[in-house]
Amino acid sequence: MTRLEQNDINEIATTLVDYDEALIRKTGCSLKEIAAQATGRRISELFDQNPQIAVIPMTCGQGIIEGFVESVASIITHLGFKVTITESRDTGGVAEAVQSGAEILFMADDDRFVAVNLRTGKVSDNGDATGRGYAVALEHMCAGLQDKKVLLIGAGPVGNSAALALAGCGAKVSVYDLNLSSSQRLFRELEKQGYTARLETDLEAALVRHHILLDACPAEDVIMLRHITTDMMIAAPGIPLGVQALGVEQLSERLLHDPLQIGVATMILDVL
Ligand code: 2YG
Repeated sequence: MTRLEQNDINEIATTLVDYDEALIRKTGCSLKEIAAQATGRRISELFDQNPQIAVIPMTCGQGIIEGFVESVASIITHLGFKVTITESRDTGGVAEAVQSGAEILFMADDDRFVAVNLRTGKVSDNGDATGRGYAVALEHMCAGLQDKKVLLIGAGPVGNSAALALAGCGAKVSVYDLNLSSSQRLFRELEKQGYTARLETDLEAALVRHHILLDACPAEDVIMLRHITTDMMIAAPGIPLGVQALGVEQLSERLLHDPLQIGVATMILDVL
């Protein structure tokens, strides 16, 4: 599980308008539209509600990440919802949020980042939400994924969620993970759900054979300039970004990567 650093997120709150414009250029959809599709719910149904939302700083484990709760709150505000950050942290923060009438709580320790709806009991996990959000975005980047080969790199929580969502869009999903048992487990799950999948054990060969990638692995320099072709499309939720810097320039608008935006937007719409 990747742990964000302050410099991964310190620009989020002040660049959300530009971020959304870039997202529309890349996918044809706004952050709100991507997240709504990832939750399978209609926008009209989602945005006529006005729940009280609280974000709670958690000091456990490796503690507070400077700017984390503020970044989460800014994404929720950008989507048009009212949100507060609790004064207190941890248990005190939960008590403060509940006593102030908050219906939806966001909080993250080192292992889980969740949104919970106290009224309905709905819970959204960041890894699962991020995978679904990025799969929807990649489908738009490629103008549909029906019968197209997609290479999923990284069979962790984000990759598992993304793979199932990609298969659900009709993609022929190939799965690679450094850890063979992880990719085998995801491959078997896809097969069990009736999808045709492919298990990749050689990343170099897989990168030559696939031009649509979803990089959900927490490693740098996995996708190098030499792998990048003129028709390559990459959605990369993995942190740090797996595409080599020279490749980022080459890809330009054919690369989608953000540290929190798509995941948080999908989480809030998941639990509304
Ligand atoms: O409240 C705080 O400031 C800290 N307890 C937040 C800690 C978050 C740790 N988790 C991560 O950095 C990532 N798993 C968050 C999601 C990354 C994007 N998929």
